[in-house]
Amino acid sequence: MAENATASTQELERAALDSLAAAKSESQLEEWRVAYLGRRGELSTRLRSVGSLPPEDRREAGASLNRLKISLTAAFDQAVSDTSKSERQTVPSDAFDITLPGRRGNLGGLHPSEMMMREILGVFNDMGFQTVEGPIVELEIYNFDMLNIPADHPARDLQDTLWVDRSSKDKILLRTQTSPMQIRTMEKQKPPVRIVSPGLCFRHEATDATHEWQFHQIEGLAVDEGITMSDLKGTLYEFARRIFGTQRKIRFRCDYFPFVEPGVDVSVDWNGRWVEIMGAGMVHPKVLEGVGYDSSKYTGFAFGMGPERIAMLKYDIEDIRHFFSNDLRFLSQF
Ligand code: YSA
Repeated sequence: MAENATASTQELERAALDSLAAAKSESQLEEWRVAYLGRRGELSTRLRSVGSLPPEDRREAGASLNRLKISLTAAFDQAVSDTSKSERQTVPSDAFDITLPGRRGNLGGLHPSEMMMREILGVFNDMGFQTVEGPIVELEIYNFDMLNIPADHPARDLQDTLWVDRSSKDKILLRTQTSPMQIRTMEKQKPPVRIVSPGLCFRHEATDATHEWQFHQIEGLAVDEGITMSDLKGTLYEFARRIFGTQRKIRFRCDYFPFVEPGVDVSVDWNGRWVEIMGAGMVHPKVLEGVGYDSSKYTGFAFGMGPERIAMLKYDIEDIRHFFSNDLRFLSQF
């Protein structure tokens, strides 16, 4: 019985190797693999039937089938490697024209908001401001209360808020401004402070050519002994000169923000009309006291600007909604 099994294993080997030698393409090889080495192939079927042989024959039959499996697997791997080599070699030598110019890959590029932010941050970094980043999902206390905007303050209406969780004790929102980073920085750091903080902000806005519901801001804060309004104006004029050149008209006007006193808004001339690019002012003593700074010793200025608005003025983009509409005809111009 054992001799019969050995003879039939040898026959199987011969048949398998003959048919492997006849397989010339990858698809024929795959057919061969399924027929001989597959789960329902010849070898597996025979291995499964070893259990039905007389006990004295099982060991030898099982061992010789396993040896065959190893040698057929090796023969198959070799055949696959030979076939792919010869298939590669059969590509006609004139199939490629190596003198043709290559096709450029699509590398993508920086988003115009990101480009503008990097340029603005670079200007402030040169003036000694350090870049810091903070959370987009923010606590109400940082976005409003510690900026001297308590609940029910009418100034909250100017920044219609998208809430994440209003039921928790520490209410959570999508930040409406980057100003919370003033508080987070001052809580951690003693004066002197000079930071700029970029990032996304969200407001429940009725959108138009200069308002989006999602936009970026860059916050700035400088606190030290002896900082005055003229430092604020000097810094922001220098910023405007570096971004827009010396010929562009800039306007400072009184404005109200609860966390500054006095407050200003800064506008830039755009084809004969003023477009507001930022709010700014001298940090309110209450804000300084709230983070434990001595407001009789330290003063500071702060500002919050919109990089998309600045890019609109710099590159003559007529509608802010282009920035987030993901239209490549717009994005690929930068
Ligand atoms: C004021 C005083 C400070 O000491 C510090 C910061 C500020 C700015 C204040 N946090 C603020 O958010 N003021 S703001 O509502 O007037 O927005 C500032 C700038 O963000 C705007 O000038 C504009 O450039 C941009 N911005 C505001 N809402 C926007 C927007 N950009 C696009 N879409 C909107 N909906």
